[in-house]
Amino acid sequence: MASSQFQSVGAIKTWHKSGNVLDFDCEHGRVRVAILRDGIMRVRATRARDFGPDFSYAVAKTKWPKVKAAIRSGKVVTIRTKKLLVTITKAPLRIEFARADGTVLNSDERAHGMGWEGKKCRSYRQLVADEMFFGCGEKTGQFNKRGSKTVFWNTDDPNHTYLSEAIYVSIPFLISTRPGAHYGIFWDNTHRTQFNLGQVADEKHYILESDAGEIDYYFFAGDSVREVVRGYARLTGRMWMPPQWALGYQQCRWSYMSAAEIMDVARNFRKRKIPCDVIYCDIDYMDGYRVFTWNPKTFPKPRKMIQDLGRMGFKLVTIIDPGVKNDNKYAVCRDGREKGMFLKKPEGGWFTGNVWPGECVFPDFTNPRVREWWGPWHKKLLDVGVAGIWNDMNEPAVWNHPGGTMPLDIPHDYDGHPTTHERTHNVYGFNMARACHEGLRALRPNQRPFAITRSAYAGIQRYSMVWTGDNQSLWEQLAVSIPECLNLSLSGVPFCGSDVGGFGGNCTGELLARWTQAGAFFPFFRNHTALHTRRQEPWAFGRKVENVCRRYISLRYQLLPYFYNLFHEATANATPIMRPLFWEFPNDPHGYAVDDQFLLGASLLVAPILKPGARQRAVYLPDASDWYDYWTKQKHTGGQYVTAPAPLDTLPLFVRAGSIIPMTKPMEFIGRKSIGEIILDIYPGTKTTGYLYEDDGESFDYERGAYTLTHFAWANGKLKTDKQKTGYKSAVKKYRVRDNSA
Ligand code: MIG
Repeated sequence: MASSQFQSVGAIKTWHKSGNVLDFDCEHGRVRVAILRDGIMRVRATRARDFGPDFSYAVAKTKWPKVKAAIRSGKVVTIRTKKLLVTITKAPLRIEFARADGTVLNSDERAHGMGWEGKKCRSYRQLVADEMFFGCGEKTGQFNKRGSKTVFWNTDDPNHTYLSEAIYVSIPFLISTRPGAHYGIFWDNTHRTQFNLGQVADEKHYILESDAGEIDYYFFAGDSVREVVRGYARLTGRMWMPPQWALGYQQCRWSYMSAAEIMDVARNFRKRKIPCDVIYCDIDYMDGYRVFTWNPKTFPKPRKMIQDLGRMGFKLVTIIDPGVKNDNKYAVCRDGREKGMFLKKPEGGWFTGNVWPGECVFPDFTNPRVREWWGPWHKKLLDVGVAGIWNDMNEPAVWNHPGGTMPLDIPHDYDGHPTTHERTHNVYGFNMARACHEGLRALRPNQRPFAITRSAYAGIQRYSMVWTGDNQSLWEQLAVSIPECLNLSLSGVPFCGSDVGGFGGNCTGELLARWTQAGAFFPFFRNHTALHTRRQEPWAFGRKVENVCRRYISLRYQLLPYFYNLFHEATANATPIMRPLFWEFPNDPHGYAVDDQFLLGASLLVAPILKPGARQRAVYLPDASDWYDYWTKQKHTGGQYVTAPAPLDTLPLFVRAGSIIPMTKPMEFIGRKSIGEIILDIYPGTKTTGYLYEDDGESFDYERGAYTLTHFAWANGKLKTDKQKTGYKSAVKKYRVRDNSA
């Protein structure tokens, strides 16, 4: 694979250390290894005389307390911490990462190591026989990425398939796992990047490369995938608690064309007693697609509409695109031009491109001054009562330029490191979402923002949740949403989900029923569909499908206390909300191959129906636990496949023995009313425990300790409760116990 022009970094000429940073001056470049934590190392390499400024959008933590490390030099240089033994050979320089006990995790490939080819930088790494790959952010291909090639270049592709190498999000974070050895590599380069994860003839190496820039990667060692993911979250940051209503069911369509239509949809939900918290305004609410405006004819009184919705228990979320109509009579455009907020062409003059409003100018979101200017425009929407912002088209999509985005030579600020779109493309959407988040926080300091984004880069969890863009109303796309969201969840973004029912194409009743059943267990639960497609609201396909949708949307609300626990875990420890089987059962080898089931938290095993006409399916029950069928309460032993019945109104669902699931009575929306009674759904095992997290659901007071954690244990038919944290005055007056072992 290595072409003759590839130039490896070569042999070490001299080296020195200062503190926990080792600098190697090599034949063809410089290498710097920094010890950040016992299990986290950073490696940088450049061909230039010196490293560029140390700046990254992804990285949230730049200061690390000094770690105890033994650094020795002899024939090789070694670094020893409590978790890692790093061995650096001198001629040529190659780096090997081993666990403290000597087990090799990963190393530079002997023949090539890291180096350059033209402007590209590249790392050839050793691949071992039983190694599996996960992570890599939002990707539609196979669950285990071994043997695949994937590209990080944010792309708006409404026709994307299982084979698409690049879609909307770039998170170049790779997780490797094999029995007894786990590591992660975060390749922090915002240029177009490609991971070739073993699509090579010898199958003994894999290749990480970027089109330009420095090599800059972080190596995470861990005793488990959990520890690797936590290390990554330490570096790139964790999500905030969203407003609690964002856990509810959400209804969207491109577009509800008028306030009257929105109100009609809202009334239908209440009339039909289908729970729902959020309705969306897609692009047609705007005046000629001008962001931060309303169409005066079709949405004449947005404040009144939102008040009416509020009285019925609904929130409204509006879409915002980055393209600003190039129209000097329009305030956002005029103000932005006056203040120099938009991107310019290299030769001067505004850069313009076509999107929905026609000819547009585009804010340079990589400029902090521009982000501070963009944020306050949201006031116009918040003032009339809008509850959250949906950031779309921020790859950015630009229709009239090659590649569907802006030309690569457009200059950007990159937070004071002037560069071109080549380097900023993958962080354009990230910085739009960030401007939105920071704007919302500045406008309502103690209210949790709700921001959605389509495009993103590593670290996006600090600013926004991610939805997976334009899928299609196809069974195969329902199926792919599981591995896609599992890998995204493992990549630091626990709050994610796909358009329920599918966006492009026409849904069918059966597909909507099955997709709503599955979607009810995804962190983000929103039904959405494209312009000109068939109606896709839960009632669009007749009584039978409507009943199925109602049943599962309602179950979602009954599980709200359990879901909220999981959001708390995600906020506290970067723990995925939907989890692959191997997250909970790493010693069960079969779980690594299962991509058509997932765990919701530690206790619920969800096995969606992914085929038309299917009325039963095989479900793999992980080993080391017994499982209860949620519907029949029948108990099965783990480590086997069972056949689960699945008539149209049944989604196979299993509960891990030993779980206490906090639930609540059915409700129509989350709203402000606190929950007075918690149902503890008990599935006895050898040890039976559960817990409940509570806070006010809307402010940041939980950050200052205003939350309550109550632990439950069940033994001999008796419940023990233990209040571990009591910072929030719980509204719960009563626990109602439901013992399912009977
Ligand atoms: O060019 O706003 O992914 O959810 O409905 C299409 C219209 C633009 C793409 C989004 C989709 C949204 C649509 N948008």
